[in-house]
Amino acid sequence: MIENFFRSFDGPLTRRLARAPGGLGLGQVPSDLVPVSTTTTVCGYCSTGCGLNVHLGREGAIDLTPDPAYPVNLGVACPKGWEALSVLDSPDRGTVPLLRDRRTGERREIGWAQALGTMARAFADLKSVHGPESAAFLSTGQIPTEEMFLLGALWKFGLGFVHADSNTRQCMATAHVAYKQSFGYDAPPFCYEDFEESDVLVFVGANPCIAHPILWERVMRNRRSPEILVLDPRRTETAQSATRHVRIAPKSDLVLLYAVLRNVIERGWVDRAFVEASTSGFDGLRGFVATISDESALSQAKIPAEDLEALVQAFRPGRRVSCWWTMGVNQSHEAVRTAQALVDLCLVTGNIGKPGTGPNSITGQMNAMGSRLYSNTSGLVGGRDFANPAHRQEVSEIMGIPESSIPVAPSLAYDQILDAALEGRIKALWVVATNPEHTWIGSDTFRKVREKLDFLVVQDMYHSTETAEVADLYLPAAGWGEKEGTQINSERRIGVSKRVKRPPGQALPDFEIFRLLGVASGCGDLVERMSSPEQAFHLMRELSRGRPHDFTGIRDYAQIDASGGIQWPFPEGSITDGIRPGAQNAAGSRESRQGSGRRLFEDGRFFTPDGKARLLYDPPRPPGESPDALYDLVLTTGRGSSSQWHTGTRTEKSAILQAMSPRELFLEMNPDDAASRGLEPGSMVEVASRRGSLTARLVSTPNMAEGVVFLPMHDRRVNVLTFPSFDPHSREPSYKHAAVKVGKGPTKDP
Ligand SMILES: Nc1nc2c(c(=O)[nH]1)N[C@H]1C(S)=C(S)[C@@H](COP(=O)(O)OP(=O)(O)OC[C@H]3O[C@@H](n4cnc5c(=O)[nH]c(N)nc54)[C@H](O)[C@@H]3O)O[C@H]1N2
Ligand SMILES: Nc1nc2c(c(=O)[nH]1)N[C@H]1C(S)=C(S)[C@@H](COP(=O)(O)OP(=O)(O)OC[C@H]3O[C@@H](n4cnc5c(=O)[nH]c(N)nc54)[C@H](O)[C@@H]3O)O[C@H]1N2
Ligand code: SF4
Ligand SMILES: [Mo]
Repeated sequence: MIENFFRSFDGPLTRRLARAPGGLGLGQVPSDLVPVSTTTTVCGYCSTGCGLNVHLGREGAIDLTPDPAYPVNLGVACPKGWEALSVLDSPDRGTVPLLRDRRTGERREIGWAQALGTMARAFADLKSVHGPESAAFLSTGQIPTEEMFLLGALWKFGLGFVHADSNTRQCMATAHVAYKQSFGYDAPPFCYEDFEESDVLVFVGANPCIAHPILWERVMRNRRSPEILVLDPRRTETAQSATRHVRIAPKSDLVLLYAVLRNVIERGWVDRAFVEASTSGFDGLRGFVATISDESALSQAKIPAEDLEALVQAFRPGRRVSCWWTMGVNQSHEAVRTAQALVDLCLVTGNIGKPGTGPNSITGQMNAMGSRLYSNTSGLVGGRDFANPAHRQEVSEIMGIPESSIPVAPSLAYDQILDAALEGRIKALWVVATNPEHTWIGSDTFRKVREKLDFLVVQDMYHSTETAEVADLYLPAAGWGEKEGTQINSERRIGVSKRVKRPPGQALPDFEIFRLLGVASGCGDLVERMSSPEQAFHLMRELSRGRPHDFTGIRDYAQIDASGGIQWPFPEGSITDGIRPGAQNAAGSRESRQGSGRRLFEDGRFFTPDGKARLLYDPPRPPGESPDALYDLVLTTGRGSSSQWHTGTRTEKSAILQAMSPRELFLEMNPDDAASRGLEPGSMVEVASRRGSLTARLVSTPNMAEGVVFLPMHDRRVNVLTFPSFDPHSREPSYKHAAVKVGKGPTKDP
């Protein structure tokens, strides 16, 4: 099978290159660097999902440029996209599986057959001795949907384990649960044209200038002179570009949004007809927000009354208002209700299903949307529920698997899996395309988990990640650009990512690794039904039939590619032409037409049993850990720059991205806070929480409110400080609120 994979790599691409015209008149350029053809693909970092043109030479990809015809990015890309190819060549790419010798502790190279045999035996033994709850996988929103789907199906329907989660829990679980409760389905309603069509844009806990720069480009294309309000405790690049920065105290969003709702209702700015026809729970909501006074909201949010008034005025009738949120909302102890306060505001004012409106969650990783629908972790494949017998029957019929092989209960959530591992109930973990040793919240939980585990498998592009380095077994994976599959962006657009380069050494696409493990584990029947990513896609398509995300109208990858991506829903019989920009027109040519992305809920019908959206709310609560006399500051964390990606495993491999990133960890602090502690701007300071400490370079800046400090998440030490608390509905970690103190650091730089 492995040999077949390599042969297939040398097949179609090589043939295409052989047909392509050579001799481009580039003089002395070595022939392997002369582009002979160009193909399209979609970026593998963030959920914006930009289209890229990859220029191919005889050995594969040489270079890339943003795709001017792709309806998402319209010819631009951020630094990570431009540099996407260069991070694939690096000395710490895994080229061969590594097994740790129990006696010496050294890692040694082994072949794939031994690696997968070892893994299959270890999992089979565990299951037979300790049962189906004794192992779990932790995967990712950063691989194609087909790979997530195959992994989840193999793990639960084939190997027969129950527990699995992914880094999507750290990121999008809140939006998933909020939409599901409110709309009856995890269905982000917007398209990117809404950035251009709004009269008012409200960004809450979102810093798109850094985290989604190409979406900010879309905001800049708005011709309606929009009002832009940014709610963020920091004066971020986005806040600086807004018409108003509401510098709220961390985690005061919920009380503030309820006060806005009360004012909007009191002033009669409710869309009565819409509320009556399309929502449930309005009287309860009105009664509840009546108890939230302006005074309590203003004192908790620590903002002037004019900021509250501006927020209320944003929703006055006759204007198109869109609300956009990301991690400042999702990562909170009361995250789901905060997201739903934005949903409530849009519903009550009728700002949904129309151009320039919507309570809109921007996704994080490039395929967190795919993982929400198909990873088979917290929900059953295809946006279904494990607990629903009708759903289990559908999946059993479509996939041709016995119903008894489908678990009846959802998996434990990420934090519960780690707790179970600490208690010794979960004895093995399989970590795929995520780096929890760096990114999991609070203290050194993952390190303690590692010590308890009998068996840790890590499957990553690089053998050098913090988590791969402590694995018992390391599996070298091909990365973006070295394999194919589809991914779903923030506006529900399915895009195709192509194989444009050969993976290093014996590294294999995750899809092939899952298939090989399936064969080694006696699940050949299951994986044979998914012999290629495109075949898995066809099965996913069948699983979408009749669901809100129905994409049965998609024939194949080629159609998606030629259409410039296809947004779900796209049921059988949908026509591509004229619906979306970039569609294949009647003459068969690909052209970019803007302004025709599709949004949901135009008919005011939702996916709940009564077709009405639910207005949901709860009283605000204090965060899990607040400042006190000893730890007197709030620490918030997030993205530091547009050229750094999470734990840096990829972005640190590009010299260009490195040159654009800060060289050391910096702490942002208000100048008065620095002065009152006698701290010199630019000096090294010590930041400590009850869980640990670190040293960082002090950036004294009025962009920070007094009492709040910020650290970018890209340094491993930062999550030693964060406080492990979780939203009760989504179990998403609250990365953005911990109590710390800051003092003078070592006099000499470390
Ligand atoms: N360059 C780059 N881009 C990325 C990523 C990356 O690592 N690097 N990661 C991608 C991923 S996976 C994600 S999830 C997104 C994240 O994208 P964002 O959510 O935009 O990024 P963050 O910096 O995590 O958080 C956004 C803002 O929330 C603010 N915030 C903190 N606490 C609160 C609060 O209580 N209330 C409010 N209103 N705001 C608060 C922070 O100050 C911060 O400015 O970015 C994606 N894009
Ligand atoms: N303090 C703090 N912590 C945070 C956050 C925060 O705001 N503050 N944000 C959280 C959020 S939103 C997120 S999304 C997480 C992200 O957390 P992680 O997922 O842990 O971070 P990444 O660095 O993206 O790790 C992805 C890993 O996958 C590998 N990889 C990339 N592509 C492939 C592939 O195709 N196959 C395989 N097998 N491996 C691949 C990369 O080399 C890398 O090691 O961090 C969370 N942690
Ligand atoms: S904005 Fe996101 S999808 Fe677009 S090029 Fe940058 S990282 Fe890639
Ligand atoms: Mo994320």
